Amino acid sequence: MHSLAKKRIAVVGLGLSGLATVRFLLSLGVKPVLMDSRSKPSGIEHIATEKVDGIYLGELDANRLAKMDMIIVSPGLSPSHPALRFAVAQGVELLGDVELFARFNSKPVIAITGSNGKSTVTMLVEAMLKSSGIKALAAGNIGLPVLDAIAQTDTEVLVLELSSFQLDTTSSLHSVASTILNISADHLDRYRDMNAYAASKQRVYQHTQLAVFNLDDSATEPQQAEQTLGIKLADSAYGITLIDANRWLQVAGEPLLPVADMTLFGAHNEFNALVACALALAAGASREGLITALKHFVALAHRCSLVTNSKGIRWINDSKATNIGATQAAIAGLRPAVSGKLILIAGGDAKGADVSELGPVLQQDVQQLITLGQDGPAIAALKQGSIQVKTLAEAVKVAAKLAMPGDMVLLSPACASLDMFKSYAERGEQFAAAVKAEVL
Ligand code: UMA
Ligand code: ADP
Repeated sequence: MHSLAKKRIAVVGLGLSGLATVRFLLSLGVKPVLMDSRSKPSGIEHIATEKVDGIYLGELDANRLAKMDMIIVSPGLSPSHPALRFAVAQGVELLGDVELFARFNSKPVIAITGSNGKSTVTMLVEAMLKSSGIKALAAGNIGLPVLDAIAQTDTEVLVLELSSFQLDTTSSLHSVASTILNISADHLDRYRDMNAYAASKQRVYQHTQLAVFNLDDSATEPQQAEQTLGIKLADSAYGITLIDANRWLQVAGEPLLPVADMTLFGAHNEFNALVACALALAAGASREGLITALKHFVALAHRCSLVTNSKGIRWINDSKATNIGATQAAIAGLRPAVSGKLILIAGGDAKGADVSELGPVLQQDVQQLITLGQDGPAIAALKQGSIQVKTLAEAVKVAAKLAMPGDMVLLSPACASLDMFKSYAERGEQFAAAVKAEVL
């Protein structure tokens, strides 16, 4: 009999991960109590009410929660919610869907976290393993809930993108290899400070056989791990090497392929590629598999994607840059390829971050700044001559007036989208549509 039998279990949060948790528990014969602090959570219509032990919507009832043995909380809800804290203080066990997954999973896991680059590295590792003939599946923060992934029986390796929210409620995840790619300010509306946020990320190394970290970012260095591998572009084992004046990716001390043959571009993506190689090799990938994946990888949407090159002006959608570190990396990666002006569209919900960190890159590399959204004014104040607008369509119109051949217009907001849009994807789609309407 499994360890959940006869336990009173509440699933709190009925989004993607909550619904997957409910399906998983039902498959084990467990009838959970369901709760969500919203009065109309998006997934409610997918639940067969007769199969569960009650659905309670609206403000979380601390007394009801305190009567449970276990609470499985969704990542979007903070464990420090007063009702959850009250239940924990009464001795109720609190965990997330990734912890539940870890307790039931028997397959090798690669675990990936960091403030930026998680999805790119997750998809690259999955592609590298697949090109090596290994049945890999990407899951977690990338979109497929881990408890849905566990049900896919023909998978050989699980490649998990993990957010700090997921790691906060995870303690027994074992991995063959794991990484923190970088740590820069993000989600400071939920964490006390940067140290608390970094400590959450460090949990990924708790039970890992190989911790891959960023030698240029000391906060990623493992405080505990069996074996470690530090990576930076300037290093010799994993790094960039020159062969006949061409830059090559060097992997495990041997040249792998010319950087120019990769579909991804920018220094941050060279780093992402090296980390992905180290992780995939640890899970059994072949060097040929790495090369094939790097040559054919299709960059994910909304991450420095070209919307159009019209009249010598390139319009780039980097809507997924939802924090300062991502926008800094996008500008550093793209600026060398721009002969004219870089026109940046930024702003949105900065999630409590200190936006003044953007100051230096705005001064050095951005010629025209256009801002929008809740924290737009604070960003606009960092650069003289910046233009504040109310909508993304207006931002595109203003940019189209100012842009000349050789210029690049980059949407890289350094902020979450939720003050104006449903998601970063909707923001990116609206940008692309506005650009097409304006210039095509
Ligand atoms: N919510 C409530 N009350 C509740 C439960 C949730 O108001 O009782 C709100 C949350 O505050 C949030 C929204 O509902 O605004 C969704 O939260 P959720 O925990 O139900 O989210 P899921 O639909 O289960 O999706 C989660 C991840 N979302 C979050 O962590 C917020 C998804 O990552 C992930 O793809 C999915 O699980 C599958 O594993 C998305 C994300 O935005 C991409 N992640 C953040 C990020 O990348 O920055 C961490
Ligand atoms: P995440 O899943 O962590 O949000 P993505 O792979 O979706 O990361 O990339 C989001 C944005 O972060 C990209 O548009 C890019 O601007 C930036 N980025 C990607 N990789 C890195 C990196 N290694 N360091 C810093 N920024 C990065």
